[in-house]
Amino acid sequence: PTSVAGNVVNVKKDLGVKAVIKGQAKTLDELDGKWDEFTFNPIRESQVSRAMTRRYFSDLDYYAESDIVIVGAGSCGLSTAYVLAKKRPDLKIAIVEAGVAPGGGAWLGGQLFSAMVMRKPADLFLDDLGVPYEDEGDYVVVKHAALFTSTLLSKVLSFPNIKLFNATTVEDLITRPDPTVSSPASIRIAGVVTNWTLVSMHHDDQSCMDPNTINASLVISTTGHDGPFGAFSVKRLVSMQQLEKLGGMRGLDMKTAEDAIVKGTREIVRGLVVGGMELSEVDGANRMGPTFGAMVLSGVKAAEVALEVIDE
Ligand code: AHZ
Repeated sequence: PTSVAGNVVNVKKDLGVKAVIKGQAKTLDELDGKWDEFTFNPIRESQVSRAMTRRYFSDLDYYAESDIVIVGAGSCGLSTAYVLAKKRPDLKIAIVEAGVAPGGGAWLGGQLFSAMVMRKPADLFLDDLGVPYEDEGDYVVVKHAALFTSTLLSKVLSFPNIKLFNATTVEDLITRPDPTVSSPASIRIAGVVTNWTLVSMHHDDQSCMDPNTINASLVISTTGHDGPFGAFSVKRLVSMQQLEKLGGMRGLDMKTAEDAIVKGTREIVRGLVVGGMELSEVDGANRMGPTFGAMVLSGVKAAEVALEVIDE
């Protein structure tokens, strides 16, 4: 910190205090009509690098021991994070999202259409979040899925006890023998193994690029249904012989699928709660297509289950 502060002073000396004063207006309106004399405050490139990297590495250090890791920042993972952080500001929550852009499949309602449909009672979640909608009786419609996802993201990212590590993939799960079960093969999940997503995508053509880790009391996996990245944790449970096989997601049936996902949201093995469409792969549940009520209420239930496990 001393050397960083020292550099700030040097930069100001190099560029002159005048420039600092010129760049400052008290309100945005005060900039109006003053573009000829306008200038930004001074900067040196290293300040930008340090401003980013110091915070990132301090976050990596701080969240290396987390209370809860949420894998996947789609509609279910973000809903889980929102409820957990709001209820429990004392918990340290890391979200690991493989994509550069968090939000999963919730930027559009279905196909390439804008509106997002949620069946009641998921409107209660929208009320809590402050997202407006049209009431159509048994269901509500948000005018653009991006309004839902951006509002949820902005709330989640504002909580001081949440860190989102995006462009980062969970490549494996940390395991420990489960002391509560007599079978030596039984394990509990004790955290996640991570790597930059771009590195994860190149394990086939580069020699060993070892990962990083986050220890956690509980992992909540919401990685969506099977696909290039989806259903990650439950597929790993099969290869670790903790689940015999996956049920495999079934065809579309909106009416039954949503209830099944919310009701089925649970701790699958000790230390691992699964929610959202990842669960359909475990239970052989139907998909629901473009209706998102089950994703947010599965998130609400995942948060409730997580707190029961954490407070045990
Ligand atoms: O990038 C993935 C996405 O943002 C992320 N993810 C997947 N594997 C990961 C890994 N490490 C880190 N190994 C990973 N991140 O998980 C997120 C999943 O979001 P999603 O929107 O795909 O899943 P969801 O369960 O939150 O929502 C599902 C929405 C669907 S699918 C569907 C249907 O097919 O019928 N209907 C609905 C409502």
